[in-house]
Amino acid sequence: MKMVNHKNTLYAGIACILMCGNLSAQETNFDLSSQRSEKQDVLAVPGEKVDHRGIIINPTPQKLVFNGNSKLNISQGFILKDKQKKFTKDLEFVTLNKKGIKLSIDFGKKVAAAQNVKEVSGAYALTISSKGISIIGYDERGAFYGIQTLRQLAESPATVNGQLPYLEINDYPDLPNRGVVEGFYGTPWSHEVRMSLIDFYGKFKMNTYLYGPKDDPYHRTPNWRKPYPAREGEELKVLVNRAKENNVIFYWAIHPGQDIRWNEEDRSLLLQKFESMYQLGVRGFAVFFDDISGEGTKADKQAELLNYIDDHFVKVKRDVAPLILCPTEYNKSWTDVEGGYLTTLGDKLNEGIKVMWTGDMVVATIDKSTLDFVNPLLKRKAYIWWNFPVSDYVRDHVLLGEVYGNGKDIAGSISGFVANPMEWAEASKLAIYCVADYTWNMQSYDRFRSWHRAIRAIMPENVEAFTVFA
Ligand code: BEU
Repeated sequence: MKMVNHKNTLYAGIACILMCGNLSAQETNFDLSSQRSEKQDVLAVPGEKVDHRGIIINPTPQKLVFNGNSKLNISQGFILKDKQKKFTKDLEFVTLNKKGIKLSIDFGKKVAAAQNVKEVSGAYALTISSKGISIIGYDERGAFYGIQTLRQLAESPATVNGQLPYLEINDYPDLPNRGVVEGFYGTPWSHEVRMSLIDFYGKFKMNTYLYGPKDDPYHRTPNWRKPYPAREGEELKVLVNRAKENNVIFYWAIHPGQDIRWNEEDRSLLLQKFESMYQLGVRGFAVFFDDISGEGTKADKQAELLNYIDDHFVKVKRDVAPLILCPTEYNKSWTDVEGGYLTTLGDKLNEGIKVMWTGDMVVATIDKSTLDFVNPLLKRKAYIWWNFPVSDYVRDHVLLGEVYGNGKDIAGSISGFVANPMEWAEASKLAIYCVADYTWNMQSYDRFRSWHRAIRAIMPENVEAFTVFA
């Protein structure tokens, strides 16, 4: 295995702060006055100031316009017009009443076009006026996201007593694929916490969960060739269903590289494993070749295998999401320029296959120059595997800091962005909330605002204490 570069400045900074934090000022007798003149080079954040009049919506909507100062009183409940009868289970937070305010929900290209809803999955328009509330999604996911926004509006501190301001929201994601890769070393997350996190992704409009915990033996060597035992299989099935309810694509990743033999037998065992996951309901697949050595690292063999899976499984099934590959040389510091490993992948891989990338190093922030380097080699837009807040290389730390450092101008240069979290799932929600915000609306992203909102959303009953701790 290649060495992880631990000299990343971002983490060195956090590590130092946390280690110093172990000792109180009295214990060290440390003179804190010098810190008052400390300076940090933080890039000025472009973008407009957002005034949402105390309304908290995460991720930050692309466009929100208040119509005067009038308000709609929703305290008597709603009469529901769920045009395609899809959303009853998502509306447990509203009171239904035949004499209530009209709440109309619909989706589809035609109705969406009439409301100027952007033609991307997840886009929606939400209007609050004297006529009631209307939610129109570009697709089912878009209408579901409109409902998540309504829930947050109804729960915002500024809308106490059921008074919702007249407004128009026109919203859509900057990136088509946003979410989490459970890809760390250490104890994999429990079933219960995965369920809670899948709800969390749906609530904050993330649409991707890549399942690939390094210490699941059925994901990796030694057992990647075998189907899951019945109980684990059942649990995965339940997770997949929960993901569907939240409009999240559950990707199951296999990690065969450490002992794969490039022959017919292993190829067919791999496809059989994918088939067994398909039977459990999985409709997204990935192959990870990170952190391996030997035969498995060969780019031409990896490309051949991936194309085979694409041609004989993904395209045949027709209801499976595009295949994702995590390459062996997954960051700039480990790769050659033109003509090497990445060039082979870029040249040989089928067009639709996504390729993951962690940046200039294993743990790195992503900017335009990162992508100017890798995209021409891959001949496609990189799919970012972001190694934050993962803490498997600093196990005595809990990474609760802000999400910052990634460019705000990279939406057009990447095909997806997933964060690799900590083994500590609940604590990881802080960063995941902020990643949801960043990947939906990059230009309006504000690291401080997002972080404070995250704290309030995750621990509303103890905001002050959690802020101090984080
Ligand atoms: C984070 O420490 C981390 C780094 C890598 N060695 C592994 N693979 C990728 O980042 C692609 C990852 O599994 C691990 O969590």
